Amino acid sequence: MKKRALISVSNKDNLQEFAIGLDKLGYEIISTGGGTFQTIKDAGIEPILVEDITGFPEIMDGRVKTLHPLVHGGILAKRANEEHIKQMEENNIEPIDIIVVNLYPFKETLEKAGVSKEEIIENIDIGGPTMLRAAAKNFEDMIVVVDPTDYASVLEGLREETFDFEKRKQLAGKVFRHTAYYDAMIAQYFMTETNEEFPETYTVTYEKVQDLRYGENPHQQAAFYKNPIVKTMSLATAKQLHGKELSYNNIQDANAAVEILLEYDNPAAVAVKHMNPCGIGVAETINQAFQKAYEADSMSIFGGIVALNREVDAATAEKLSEIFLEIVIAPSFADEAFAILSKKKNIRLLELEMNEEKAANHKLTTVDGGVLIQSRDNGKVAAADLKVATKREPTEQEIADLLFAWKAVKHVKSNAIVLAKDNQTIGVGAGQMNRVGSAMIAIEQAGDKAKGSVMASDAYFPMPDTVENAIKAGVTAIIQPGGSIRDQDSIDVCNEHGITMVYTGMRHFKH
Ligand code: 93A
Repeated sequence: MKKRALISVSNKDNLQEFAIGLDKLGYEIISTGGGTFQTIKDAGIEPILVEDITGFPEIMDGRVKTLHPLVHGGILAKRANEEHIKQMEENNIEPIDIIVVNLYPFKETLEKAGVSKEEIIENIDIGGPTMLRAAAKNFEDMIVVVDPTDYASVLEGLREETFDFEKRKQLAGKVFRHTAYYDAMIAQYFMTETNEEFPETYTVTYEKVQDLRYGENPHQQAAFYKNPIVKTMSLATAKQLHGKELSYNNIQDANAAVEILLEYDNPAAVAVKHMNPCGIGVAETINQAFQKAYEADSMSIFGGIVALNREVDAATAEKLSEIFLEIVIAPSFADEAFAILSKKKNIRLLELEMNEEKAANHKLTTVDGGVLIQSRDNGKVAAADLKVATKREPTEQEIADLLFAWKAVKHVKSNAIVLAKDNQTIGVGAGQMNRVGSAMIAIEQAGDKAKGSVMASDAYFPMPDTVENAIKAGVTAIIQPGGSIRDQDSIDVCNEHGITMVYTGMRHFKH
């Protein structure tokens, strides 16, 4: 009896060559009745229609084409099982040896402009995954092909009779991965439609953007994956205009830089090193903003990543080009600016539209054996939310500086302290295991500039030591969440020295 291959595909790439190859190898080809049939026929091969095998027509606009025991029995029967063989004979089921299926284009349909909900639902393939999963389950007796780029190697394996257990298992594994990916996209679509925030099971899938040369360190392997259907603002969709491939650390740092910029509406620039901002500047023009970010810490910016929330103009590009930078990322680059910066071989230039509404609202972090998922920290504080804890009220200028510093400290690794003045960070203390340690770093970095500056702390002060040091350095106003049982100790120190402390009532730990 002739061996049989059932083909039912939406993506017709390489299909004709494959069908011709199978035909030459003596396979009888069975196909579904739409595009698959016509494409194979156009290659000069006469396929048998599924409905001629089942004796049952395609019904319900194609919703039921292949869902039939004469199809699934032919796929699932174990050839070495006498009972199965007997049942095949009793029920006139003939074995199918190869299943070639790729699915309705669910993702592409979602992406279509103006697509209706009905069309999206119709593009949930049912019969295709059913055949794929059945064939993959029975991989010992079957060859199952889901990816058109595998056709050539499958033909070669058939010709050379090298289709061993391992190769079949590999193709089956690929199928289960693909159907899981496909269903995960559908699940995510429903999750968004039904606004389910943290369901019992959390289904998400990622597709590869690129392999990376290495991970955080050269002895680690890494790749970049993106969510295929949730269109959040992402480095995966940033447009790289110039420079070599992004590295693992570049992607993390650039992501952190963009997150910081989302805090500021006016022209803003940030320089990031190892996920922490080393300088943030906000001003009337992007050129001035960058100047501030640079002067905030002209040493640490070396080898850093600079992100800007306005188009980079020629004057700013000139300044940027004077420093060694890994990446400059902005919504756009003026032609002249691009010409200036692209002269530098090693700089990477990225365009990304920065829009907080498009930021991912869930953040995932891995721990061994699982993930932690939390909503994005989009906590914001305005002047009206501030509660003055001290006798002295903040001045207008101090309020502006305090709010600027509060936005910055949110993005610094805890324990985090930021000193700021005139829309510019002047000292950043990150990631120390005690708060006063971070404060000492920020104060030392600020030096003389600390006089008349403000200080932000990402969490409350368990002791008055941080406040004492800030006052010694010349800080005149402090912003912090408040809420320590020892709050009064810090307030007393402020009152003694006539400085201001305000509470936000909101903490911003970042790990
Ligand atoms: O609507 S379905 O879920 N019902 C089915 O029984 C079925 N069988 C195959 N879709 C079904 N398919 C899919 O049809 C295949 O997965 C493939 O994507 C497509 C090929 O259809 P045609 O050859 O008619 O263009």
